[in-house]
Amino acid sequence: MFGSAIGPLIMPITTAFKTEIERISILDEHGNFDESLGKDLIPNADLVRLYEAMSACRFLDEVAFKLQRSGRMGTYPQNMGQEAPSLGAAYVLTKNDWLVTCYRENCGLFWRGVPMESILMHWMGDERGNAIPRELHCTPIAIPIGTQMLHATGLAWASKYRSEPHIACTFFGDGATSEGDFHEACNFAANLEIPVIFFCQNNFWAISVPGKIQCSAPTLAQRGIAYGMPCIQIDGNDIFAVVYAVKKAAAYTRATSKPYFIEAVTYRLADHTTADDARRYRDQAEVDIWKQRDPLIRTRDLMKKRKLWNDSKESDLQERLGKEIAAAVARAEGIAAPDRTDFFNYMYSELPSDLIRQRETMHTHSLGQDPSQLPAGAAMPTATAH
Ligand SMILES: Cc1ncc(C[n+]2csc(CCOP(=O)(O)OP(=O)(O)O)c2C)c(N)n1
Ligand SMILES: [Mg+2]
Repeated sequence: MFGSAIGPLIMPITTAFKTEIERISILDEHGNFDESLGKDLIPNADLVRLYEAMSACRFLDEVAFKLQRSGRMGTYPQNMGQEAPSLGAAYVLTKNDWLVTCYRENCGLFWRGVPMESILMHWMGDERGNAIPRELHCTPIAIPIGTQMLHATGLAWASKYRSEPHIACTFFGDGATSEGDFHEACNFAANLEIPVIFFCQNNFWAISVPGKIQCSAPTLAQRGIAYGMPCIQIDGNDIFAVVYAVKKAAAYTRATSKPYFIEAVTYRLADHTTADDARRYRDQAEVDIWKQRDPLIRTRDLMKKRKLWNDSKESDLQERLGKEIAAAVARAEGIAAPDRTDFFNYMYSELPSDLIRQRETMHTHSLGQDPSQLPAGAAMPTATAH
């Protein structure tokens, strides 16, 4: 709440504002489990399903990497190491709540029901991969850094305006918190009381830019405090901590119609994308530490401790995933090519005459041909003719 404009003129020095930010860790990489917070948070049957979902995402990541390396896919950003944040959110939120993601949230999107082939097609350059069924309440992958936070704010605002109970949860990286869009979205959501969860995946790197250049404050969570939001920091590789935080955030946001800020501390174990070579800017020793903090390993160890899992279940799972993911790749690669004229068909309600000409001739001025010189349907001249 903004301070009062009317106050005593002379005061001794007092504290204008004081706060602290909770940090939540329930299942750490050493297998320590906090019963007081973690008990009954995730039933055992769900824990197995969540582990299987993380494994599926990891498997797809490895397959997508190979597809890119063998020329069957464009650039791909691996999600490896960051499976838990979006998954925990998708697990907690209702199916009508919006998931407004960037590009490292495959796991949550799959949990919500987005087909794997949609994500594959997106990165293969087929726009039809972005045609996510409306009822899933997910927006397409956002590549421009930060834009999706404004979209989430707008979606949640619309929901509030219509008196619907749905909230939005938007994901973004540490680097995105340096974008103007982030600050505009936070400011707008906080001041207009819009029910959005701002979910930051702090993986310490924005491509090659380290977090310490990105933010001089000790946490990213405190950026939310500047806008008057409750903030929490969690171990983002701990599915229990994620579920705990999203439950808390969703309950608050739904009840108050105000935003909430979660900072999940995590790490991308792979390069930024397949177009990057992270060895050029980060130490292997750092990567090795985070490999031990892998969200899959600690979840699997806990399941084994609880006698929910064993090596034979693991190999069955890997075999099943191999088949399912091969089928998803086949669907993504097997889809019939779109009609070339689609390019022209969906922009204007009435196509301007020059574009009608282009559609008919498939020739453009920018390629050095003048469509007006060619009869419709004429063969395109070869490059050497110009
Ligand atoms: C507006 C905009 N500026 C720059 C880029 C290029 N770019 C792609 S990813 C990235 C870094 C993002 O870092 P972060 O937000 O921490 O997310 P991470 O990739 O680490 O998950 C940048 C600068 C972009 N996609 N969009
Ligand atoms: Mg980052």
